[in-house]
Order: sequence, then structure tokens, then C-alpha cells
Amino acid sequence: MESALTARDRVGVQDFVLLENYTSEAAFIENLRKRFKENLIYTYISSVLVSVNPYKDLEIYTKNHMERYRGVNFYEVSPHIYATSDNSYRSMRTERRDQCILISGESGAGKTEASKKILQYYAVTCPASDQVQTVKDRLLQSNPVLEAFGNAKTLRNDNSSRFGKYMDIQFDFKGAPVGGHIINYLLEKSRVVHQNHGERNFHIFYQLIEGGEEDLLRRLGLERNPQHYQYLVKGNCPKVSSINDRSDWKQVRKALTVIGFSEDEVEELMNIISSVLHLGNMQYGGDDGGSACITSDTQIKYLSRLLGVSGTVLTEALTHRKIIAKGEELMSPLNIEQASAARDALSKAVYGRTFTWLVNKINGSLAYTDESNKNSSVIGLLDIYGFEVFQYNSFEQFCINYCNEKLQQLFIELTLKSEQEEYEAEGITWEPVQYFNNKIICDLVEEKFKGIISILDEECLRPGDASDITFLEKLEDTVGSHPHFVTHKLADTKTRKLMGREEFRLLHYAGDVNYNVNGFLDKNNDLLYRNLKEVMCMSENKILTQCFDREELTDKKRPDTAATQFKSSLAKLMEILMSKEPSYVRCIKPNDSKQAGRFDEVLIRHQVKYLGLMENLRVRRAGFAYRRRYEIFLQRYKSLCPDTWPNWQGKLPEGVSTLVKHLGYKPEEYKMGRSKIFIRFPKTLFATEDALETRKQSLATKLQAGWKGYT
Ligand code: AOV
Ligand code: MG
Repeated sequence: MESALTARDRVGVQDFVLLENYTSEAAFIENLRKRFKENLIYTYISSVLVSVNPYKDLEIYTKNHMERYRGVNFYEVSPHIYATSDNSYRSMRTERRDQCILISGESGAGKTEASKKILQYYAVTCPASDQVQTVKDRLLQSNPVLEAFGNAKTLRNDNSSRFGKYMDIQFDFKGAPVGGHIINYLLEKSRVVHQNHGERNFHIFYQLIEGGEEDLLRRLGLERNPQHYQYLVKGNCPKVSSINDRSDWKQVRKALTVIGFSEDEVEELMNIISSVLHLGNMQYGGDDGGSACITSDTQIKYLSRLLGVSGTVLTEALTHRKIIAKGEELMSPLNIEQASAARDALSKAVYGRTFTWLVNKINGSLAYTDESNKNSSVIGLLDIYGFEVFQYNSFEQFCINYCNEKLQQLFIELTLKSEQEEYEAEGITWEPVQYFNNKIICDLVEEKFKGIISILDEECLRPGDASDITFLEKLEDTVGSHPHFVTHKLADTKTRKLMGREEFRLLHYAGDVNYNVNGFLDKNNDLLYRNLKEVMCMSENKILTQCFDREELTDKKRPDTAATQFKSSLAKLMEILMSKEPSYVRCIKPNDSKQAGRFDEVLIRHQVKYLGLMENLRVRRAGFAYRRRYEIFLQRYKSLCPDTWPNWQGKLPEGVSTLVKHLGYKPEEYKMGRSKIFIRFPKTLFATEDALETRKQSLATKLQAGWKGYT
């Protein structure tokens, strides 16, 4: 049998706090590498789970594995996402406190997969009745649906989440999942009309085209060829080897039924999806005066039928803009460029609002209605879009990366705070650890009046010559001296070479990103011409009538800009998360080529750095490497001392004290808190673990020989 020591040599330690040389980044990376090589993708930093994407299917998510983690103490089994799930579940049950699991890491690091594993764990291991089974099925099936409409292939990830998702799972007093609620954050709508090279539109378009039944496609007027659609050819990437659109279509179709969509609703939904494709194929020509006209009525005919709108009215709305001058309504013709932009704005609005409708519909089907049962508690799962950097970064990346800054901020506040609180509560003195606090970057983006979002809004609202470039200039004037902000004009010679004139660079916690200001104002304004809104309000499509409310037409107040809405929704999210007890999953991406088995050290070291994992570890070790509640410690090691075996009758701290004295712990090696023992060095714990192993083996031999006492 392999001794505990050689096993540690081979597979590393399962908790970084047990690393002898805990301040060494090299030792940290080496431990990750050893474990990754052995397919051990999970390691703890105390209660934080660090996960490295294996990019291959591992046999560690079976029902047997789930059973192994159910109700078992965190530290008695190897690290696993199921242990984190189970731990949150048990804390919720025993402490009656709402929990949340925060999953972070850059694009492609494995956040969405982790969140699905957690959900599956609850669906399989939590108690169930028939009614509960329905909720479990719906919770699980909400994933393929939302991924079909909200995920897409990017250069970073074949199944990249293009929206943020926070999901509450509600449990009743028996611990059964009885409901759920999803909040979605800013969908990357621009993808509907444009994709960068090597990227795709949202999965649903390809699924429908590849998988849709013959008569369905005929009815929708679609060809079975994605290359036929302007909205699908921009990235020149119709097929992805890791994706099977045809079988995914079947799964999504089934999932929609399980969630409770009627046949009519699915039909209306597909009418909308195909309408977007038809819109994209609409060709504009110009008349003599330069005004746009629609050259062929093929698309208009389909659109009119599929959306239930008048073809003539739609045609007019797509080529004109209604202006009100001196109380009179005038139709002003658009030129080709303006008309194309209006069409794209319509496509984005239709798709974006349909996505929100979809989330609401799923929420309706997951709603927990049993009013008599007030004793429910929740576990929240946060799976957002990860930090991302491309060659060309726009408004969307700005929002996504800002969201990641906020989450990192929360992690810093809560890990530092809770650690400090624990030492205080236990009456233990400790030395604070220095952190890079990214609050300075959050402020740069979101501060009132002088943050980037405020300046952007100001330019969006300013009549006259406001443009993306004036926005850039205003940024230079206002935040030009900020240590995390640079533009071409302000940069040193070296940086200037790496920047375009229309870019500003933010020095994010996770790396430097150049944002091109082109399109910032339009995307932030997110305006749809009034007459296009009017047409949509007249639509007979039952989903669109819910998406486009007539009241919107009479509402005089200008809606908040996209960035401001996003900022407010993130602020609310932070409040929700702060009110719950958090657990963390920190996902790491092992390489940029989506390959199994490749451990790219430079890339990994960078992530370890910016995720603040070394500081996280240092804080955990600032005082003590290991801490355990008295009863748990005693339960595990009581067999190592005749006075505590088989049971300790007295007070718990005295039992633990007797036990560790018997084991030869020196006074400087440990401290007794109010409810926990704190052990300073890993080696002390290793020695105790090794003694336990030896003890178990000799006990087993003796028991076999019929022995009953303690020697
Ligand atoms: P993300 O959610 O963190 O990126 P995903 O969870 O979508 O990343 O993971 C990307 C891909 O990595 C998946 O499609 C799988 O192929 C693979 N993968 C991730 N985790 C595992 C695992 N535990 N086991 C096997 N394969 C895995 V983004 O949504 O882009 O920020 O916006
Ligand atoms: Mg994701």
C-alpha cells in the first residue's frame, strides 16, 4: 500500500493550506500541475474550490460519486464540486441560512460546466416527491434552452455564455428543491447581426436550420444551409467540431416541452427566430434621391406572415423614420446605411426581448407557489460571462469585464472580511495580509459623475456633435490621469505602438484590454426607431405582443442607457450575494487551445496571480493553516488517545486539549479558539493524519484477530 507521504509526493496536497512552502508561487503551480496530470482537477484553498478545466470527460460525475459526497465531511473525501455543493446544502439545512455559490474565472475556464454539475448534484441527491421531480426536471432542462438562445461559439469558448445568469434554487423545509428563479444580465445582442471571424451567432439559429423538421423549415421559409443567411456568415464558421446542432435541436425541443411550452408557443418562438434571419437577408437599394428602398419583397412576405404584421407598414417603417415636428408627424426617408442600421436595431431588439421573455416564461414554470410553506431557503448559483480579451474589444467586452471586476471585488471583500471576523470571533490574533484591491478600477468605471459610464451617458444625452470620438476625448479630459486608464494620446511610446487612435486601455485586475470606442454611443443608447416599435406593438405574434408594450409608445421618459441599466442590475446582484453565505469556485483555464492534458504554465500563473489565489492562501495561513470545530476534530482523531476513545464524556475543548497533548503538540503549534482548534503548521496535521492511518491499519488487523480493547 502507498504510504500517505508518497501519495502526497505524487498527487500533491488536496488543500493548498497544507503546502509546506505556502508563499511560493512555484510550489503552488507545481501542486496544481501534479494534480492536473493525475486528472485531479479540484484542489481547495480551505473552503474555496480551485478547478482546472480538463477539456475531456472525466469519470468523476457518476451517481456513485454523488453518493460518496452526500452528507460527508468536506475533508474526508477528495476535493470535488460535489463536496462544495453538499457543503452549501448542509449549511443551508443546519444553519437555516441562504447560501450562494459564486463561480468565477475567465472565458472557457469551466464556470458554466461547474454550475451544471452543481444543479445535477441537487437534482439527484435531494429528496423528491412526484411534484418535486417535475421541478427538478424543469430546473435541469432550463439549461439547454437558455444555452441555445444565450450561448455562442467565440474564439475563446465553443459554448460561451453571452449573458450573465444568477439562479436561485428554492428548497422546502424537508430540503427538497421546490422552485427556482433566474435573473439574466445583459445579453450580447450585437451578435445577432454581427460576428467576428471564427465566431458564430447564437446556437439556436444553427440548431433550427440543421435540426428543424422538413415541414417546419418549409413553413418558416428557411433553407437548410446557414451560409444562405447574412446574419450567419459574418464569422465564416457555420460548423464547430465540438457541437452537434442537429442533436442539440432535439434536446432543446424536448426541453421546451418539459418546461411547459405549448406547441403554439414553440411555433411563435420559431417564427421569431426565423424572422430575424429573414430580416438579415433583406436587401436595400437606393432610389435616385439616395433614399433606401427594399429591392425584393420575398423577405417582407415571410416577415409579414411570421410576425403577423402588415407588409406595407413594415416596409415603410424599415425605410423611414417618423419625426414629430411642430406637433405634426412626418415620415423622413432613410438612406441605405441608416435603413440597414434600423433593420439591425430591430433584429437585436426582437431577439433581446424574446430572450427576456424566455427567461420570464421559465421562471413562471419554476415558480414556487405553496404559500403555506414559508420555511423555504435558497441556494443561489452565479454563472456569468468570464473576463475576455480579443483583438478587437467593444462595448460588450467593456461590460463583461466590468462585471468581472465587480465579482472580484466581492470576493476580496468577503474573503478578507470573513477571515478577519473568524479570528475575531474565536479570539485569535492575526497579521493582516496586503491585497491588490481592485475597487479603484470599479470606481473608474462606475463612479457617479466622473466614472466612464457617467461620461458615456453624458455624451449619449448631449445633443449636437456628440460622437464616439468626443466620448474618447472627454474620457481623456476626465480620467486621463487615472493609473488604470490609458489612451493612444496619453500612452508612453512603447504602449502607443500597441494601441489604435480610437482605443482606450483599461488596466484590469485580470490584464490590460484595449477598447475601441466605435459604436459605444449607439450600443449604449440602444434605440429603436419609434415607427418600428409601433409595428411590433401591432404584431399578432403572441410572444411579441408581450415583448413590445404599447405603453412604451406613450412613455415620455427616456429609458436608462444600456450601461446604466447594467450597472444598476449589478449593484442589485451584489446586494443579493452579500445577504447570503458564499462559497467560491475559482475556475482556471489550462491552455488557449482547448486541449486536454496541456498545462500552459505561463497562462496558469497569470490566472493564479490575478484571481488573487496566493493572497487568498496567505490570508488563510496568516495565522493558522488548519482549523476545525472541536467536535469534528475529536470525532476524527479520538482513536489516537486512550482518554478520548471510544468517547469523550467531558467538555469538547478539554477533550481536544487532552488529545493534542497526548499527541505531543507543542504550545506554539496550536491555539484553542472558542469553538475551534487552530493548527499553525501543516506538518503537525500531517503527522496526526499519518498516525491515524497507522492506527486504522493496526486496528483492522487486531479486530480481525478478535481484539476488543484499547492498547
Ligand atoms: P465558461 O462558462 O467558464 O466560459 P464552460 O463551462 O463553457 O466555460 O467550459 C468550456 C468548455 O470546457 C466546455 O464546453 C467543456 O468542453 C470544457 N469543460 C469545462 N469544464 C469541464 C469539466 N469539468 N469536465 C470536462 N470538460 C469541461 V464563458 O461562458 O466563455 O466565460 O462567457
Ligand atoms: Mg459560461
